[in-house]
Amino acid sequence: MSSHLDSVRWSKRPLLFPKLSDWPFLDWKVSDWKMLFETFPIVDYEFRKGNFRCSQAPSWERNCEFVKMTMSEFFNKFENSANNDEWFYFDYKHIAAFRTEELDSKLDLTWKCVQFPDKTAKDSTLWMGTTGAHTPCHVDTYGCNFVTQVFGRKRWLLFPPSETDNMKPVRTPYEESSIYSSFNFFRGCAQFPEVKEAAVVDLSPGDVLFVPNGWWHYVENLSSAISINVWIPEESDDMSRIKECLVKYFVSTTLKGMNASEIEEVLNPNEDDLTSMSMDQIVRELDFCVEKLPDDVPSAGKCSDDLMKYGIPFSDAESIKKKIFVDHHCTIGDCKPQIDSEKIRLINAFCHPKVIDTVVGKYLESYSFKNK
Ligand SMILES: O=C(O)CCC(=O)C(=O)O
Ligand SMILES: [Fe+2]
Repeated sequence: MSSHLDSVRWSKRPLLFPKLSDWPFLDWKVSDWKMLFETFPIVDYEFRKGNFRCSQAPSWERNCEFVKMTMSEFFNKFENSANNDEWFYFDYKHIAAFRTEELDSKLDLTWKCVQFPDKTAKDSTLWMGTTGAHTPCHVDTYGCNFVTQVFGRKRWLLFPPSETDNMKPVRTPYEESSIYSSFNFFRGCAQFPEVKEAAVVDLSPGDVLFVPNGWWHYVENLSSAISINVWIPEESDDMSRIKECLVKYFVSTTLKGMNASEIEEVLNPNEDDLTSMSMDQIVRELDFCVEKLPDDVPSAGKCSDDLMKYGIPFSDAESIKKKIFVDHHCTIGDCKPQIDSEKIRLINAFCHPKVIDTVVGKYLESYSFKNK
């Protein structure tokens, strides 16, 4: 069945479709969510936790505490979110990893509203957090993204790929497929002097947001909130995989000369196995990705002009800053700039997206020469 939404995935700008989703659980109350998750095995789940103090360092995982609690304990905090002086985030959870029969029958969802009826809960990712829970500003290197707001309100700050240099991109903490910005946008405290344009969009239940590949995003809960997203692979992923391999190669080489505390500073906690990966392994992976590269650059589809009415308005950075600032008792001591070590600054210079673009070009040139 074709629809005017067939070509959304080709849009180069973020699009917002208010109240597009018709998932049956969109009008659930906290008590319904609580009941669903209370059926979960009584085990402790891990939650990222933070406070409301101001800091120039983003809430990267290594800057956060992790606490364990049951879903019942979490939903008690979720229910009384406005009074908490800390936030808790059950974030980036692939639903496939913790499905139960109960969850499958209740969270019976598909992405047919955006023309991906075959994508279901098992392909999707869940984010549940209390007020203030947030994800530092980053770019996802693979795919494009559809997000449905399921419960509560969530704020997305979006910056175009053309702002990449101005976002001060870093690869530490290193995480495959995420490029972070050095700026901490929490509660609007960040100074981002060179950024020229940005958009802010607040999602409510039923809203569907499309985020094209390469767009920077900072995401914060304005209330206790639940959202579900799905990443759709793209043709550009083949090239992104090669770039990710080059970054991995560089980072893992530099790790060899570091002590344990320096390594901890470089790697995101989920990337520990990079320390045991051999250079040969990474080079084999790189070769595999290069071999897979199609001979011709695939031509991208075109987004229908009718969809432009769903585009999100962009503003200059100054008005965005005013809009997102929330007075939240900055503690002067916490606001010190983050000072990175020489080694960290070197990794980030070598792994800057512009440098990697040049390296990938040179590497592919030498590769075709070798294979002539
Ligand atoms: O909702 C969030 O906290 C972050 C979501 C995100 O980064 C994404 O969907 O790519
Ligand atoms: Fe993301």
